[in-house]
Amino acid sequence: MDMNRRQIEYEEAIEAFFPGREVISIIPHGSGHINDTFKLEIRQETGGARSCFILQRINTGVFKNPAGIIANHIKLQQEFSARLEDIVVPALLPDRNGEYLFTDQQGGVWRVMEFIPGTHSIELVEEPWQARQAGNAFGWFAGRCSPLDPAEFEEAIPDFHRLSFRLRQLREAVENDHAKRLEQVREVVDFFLQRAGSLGRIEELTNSGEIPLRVVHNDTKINNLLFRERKAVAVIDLDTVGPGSLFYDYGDAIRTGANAVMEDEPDHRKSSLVPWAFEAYTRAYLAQIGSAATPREREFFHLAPVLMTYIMGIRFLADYLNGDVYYKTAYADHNLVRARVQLAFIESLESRASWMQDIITDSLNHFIL
Ligand code: ADP
Ligand code: GN1
Ligand code: MG
Repeated sequence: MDMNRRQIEYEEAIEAFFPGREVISIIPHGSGHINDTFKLEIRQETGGARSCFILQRINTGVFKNPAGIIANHIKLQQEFSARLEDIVVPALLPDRNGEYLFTDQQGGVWRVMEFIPGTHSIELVEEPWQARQAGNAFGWFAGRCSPLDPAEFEEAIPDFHRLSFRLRQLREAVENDHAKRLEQVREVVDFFLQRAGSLGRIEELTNSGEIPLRVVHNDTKINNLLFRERKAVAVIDLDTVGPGSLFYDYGDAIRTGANAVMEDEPDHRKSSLVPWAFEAYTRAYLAQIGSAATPREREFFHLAPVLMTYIMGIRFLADYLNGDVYYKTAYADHNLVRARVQLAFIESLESRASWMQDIITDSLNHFIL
């Protein structure tokens, strides 16, 4: 979806959350693929101080039950705010009726969050401290979520990281060839379908209960962290928080935080595993969650990066074949470029498999069960 094609009417939402307040500025913010995000600056009272907020229009095509994601966010917010910590999750703000969701006359669904000041997100890890900080922050998040009961959280998108579901979607997209793009991407489709059989292990282990269902983030892309100076200080984009596996969070963070290039690098041949970023992230992440991981989880962490890169690759490819109906795209082949980067990253991960496994084992060996 091209954001420019849609006129975004936010006045009504601003009035609902900040009745009568002066709007100093409102500008699109960040580079998420799903929601419409704005940084909003408000003057609290005439001549008074300025405050910034994040205003978001939730993508209800993707999140069919926005009330569910708000309920999850509030649960987390309450749980986390009980402690004073140096990493936070942003708090939601109620509108003039005390509601956390506002629906405008066009059916747009909006929410407001506190703006975490003086921070920025990164799209690419370029220095070891960034990988270390990212691992520490997502590991902190996993640790804080470990006492929570996944049954008490809504599944924001059913079967979100279920491989068999994503493969079915790809196969349907191939069959329908809705956008008539299949011919030009046959070899990419073949690459992904050839690997379909070998990656089902994590789903089997999750289905059988051998790998525990936990409350996890489910979207640990590196730009879903906020950094202040040299520290990761907030975990954001909580829409998908809910039942899942630690492997999803670990794998997706490696996919985006230990790749030499961005997810949509036009020259996909540049996509490869950055060993120092992998090692720094892995050691920091596992240092946070090490003792909470079960023996069975410890055995299979090494499969997570390929699995998650594979899942994202087939999602981008299916969206390309479907005519770009899910992710925001900036140009015609954007989703294909993304899928090719995932393909190249999988090849790179496969070539470093035993080295990665050694780092994981060594990191986990610091924790005696
Ligand atoms: P999407 O689901 O579309 O990815 P996000 O919730 O990740 O939306 O927000 C998009 C971007 O907006 C983030 O990558 C980040 O740069 C910025 N952002 C989101 N929430 C905040 C916040 N509370 N404070 C500061 N920046 C934020
Ligand atoms: C989306 O919302 P954002 O941009 O952080 C997507 C993730 C993908 C990611 C790929 C709800 O994340 O699952 O990994 O794009 N989120 C949803 O960049 O589909
Ligand atoms: Mg995001």
